[in-house]
Amino acid sequence: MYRLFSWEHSYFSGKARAYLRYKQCRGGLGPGFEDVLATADLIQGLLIPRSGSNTVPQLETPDGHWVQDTCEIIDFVEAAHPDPAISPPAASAPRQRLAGYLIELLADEWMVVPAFWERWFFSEAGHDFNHRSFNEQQWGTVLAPGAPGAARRAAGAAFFEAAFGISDTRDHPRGVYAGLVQLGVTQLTEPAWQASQHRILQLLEAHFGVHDYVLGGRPSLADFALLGPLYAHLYRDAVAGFALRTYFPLVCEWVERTNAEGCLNARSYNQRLYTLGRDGELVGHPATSDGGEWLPDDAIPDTLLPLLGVFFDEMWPVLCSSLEVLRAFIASDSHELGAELPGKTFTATPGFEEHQSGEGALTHEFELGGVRARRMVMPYQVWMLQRVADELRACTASSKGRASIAALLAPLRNGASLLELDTLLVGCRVRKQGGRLFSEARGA
Ligand SMILES: N[C@@H](CCC(=O)N[C@@H](CS)C(=O)NCC(=O)O)C(=O)O
Repeated sequence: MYRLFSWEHSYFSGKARAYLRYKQCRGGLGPGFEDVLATADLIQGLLIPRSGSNTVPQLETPDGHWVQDTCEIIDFVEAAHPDPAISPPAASAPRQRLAGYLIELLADEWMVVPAFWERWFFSEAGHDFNHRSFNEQQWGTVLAPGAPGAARRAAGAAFFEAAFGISDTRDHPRGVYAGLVQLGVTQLTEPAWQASQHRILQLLEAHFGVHDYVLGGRPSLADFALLGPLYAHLYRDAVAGFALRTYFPLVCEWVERTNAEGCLNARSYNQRLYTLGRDGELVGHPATSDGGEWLPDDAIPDTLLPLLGVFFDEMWPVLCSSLEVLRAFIASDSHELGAELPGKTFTATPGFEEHQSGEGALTHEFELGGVRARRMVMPYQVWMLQRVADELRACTASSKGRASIAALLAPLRNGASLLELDTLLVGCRVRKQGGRLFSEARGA
């Protein structure tokens, strides 16, 4: 069996778990998978020694191979079990395929910021709506898994104080609160990040009113990636979850469908929809939209285009600037070619705090919603861009594919510059080994 080491309240665990459930349910996961709670003991004794990383989720394959990172988990399992595929082929559906990888990048590394903020802002003291106790309880289930309820909650509370200084987050931000500042969330930018999240949720609510999944009636890479922000932080967490259920019911329905839990009345692959035939027999129907398939002829749903617009409007300029900053850092005396680079998403990477905080060499100015502020540069995003570059090359390999992708990107502000991605990556390519990142040796 595969073993997924995960937490229920973890952003990236939600992405990998839903993906594995889908493959398993469709008979596409060979021996199947076991979902294992990644306790502190297992992280110290197994995950870190195997991958060099303490992050969850991580996957152990039936033959003992170890995979860290949701992108690599999906790539590995897709290569081993291609049916049913979660990305359409580059040759026949280049637009749909590329859209999936762009939305994955948006979901993993941009939507993470306001989702992370929601969890920790509403855990601070002094807010009328507050889910600190809920959050202590969910963390406590990892920290003290065998303990009774009150002790689990106390373990969560003690950890929040010891690791994040939760009673003094604004004057002395530590742990996740320092991470939020490093990601560019301050009192000044909070409204802009919230507005970005609302803009995306409104687009998704409109989209899921027409299509059950991102590309039509069947899940794809973008669905599992979007479940990262949408499941643990925006659907499960109490304050954000109340707002999501109240204002975005179609998004909630999609969360349940994509996560394959609590799905609403047959709009999933877990419950059947029948009508009665002429002789009283049961006649099965797909309840999902678009005949349960991706849209034909490589069509990008009209309601999805504005989401790609958000990627190019908001995230793409920050990514382009990150490439420049990383290139300069790699070439500087602060870095030796081939040496380690920071690899984390939520906070500065231990050992790199000086570079990734304040005015450090791995920080830059960014703009969101007309507000300018500073944030850290994350080489992991460059690794994800390399993944997009690989896909882009495959999707534009034929002249037909190139024309089709160019036509998709042309109307999107900043969209056409994606075609220059390989050039933009020169001098700042990174290499991922287990859970650690390194600059590429020259000429590689
Ligand atoms: N890019 C990684 C991100 C994994 C990640 O950051 N996981 C979080 C939980 S959702 C974590 O383990 N954070 C703890 C830490 O970074 O120390 C992936 O896709 O798997």
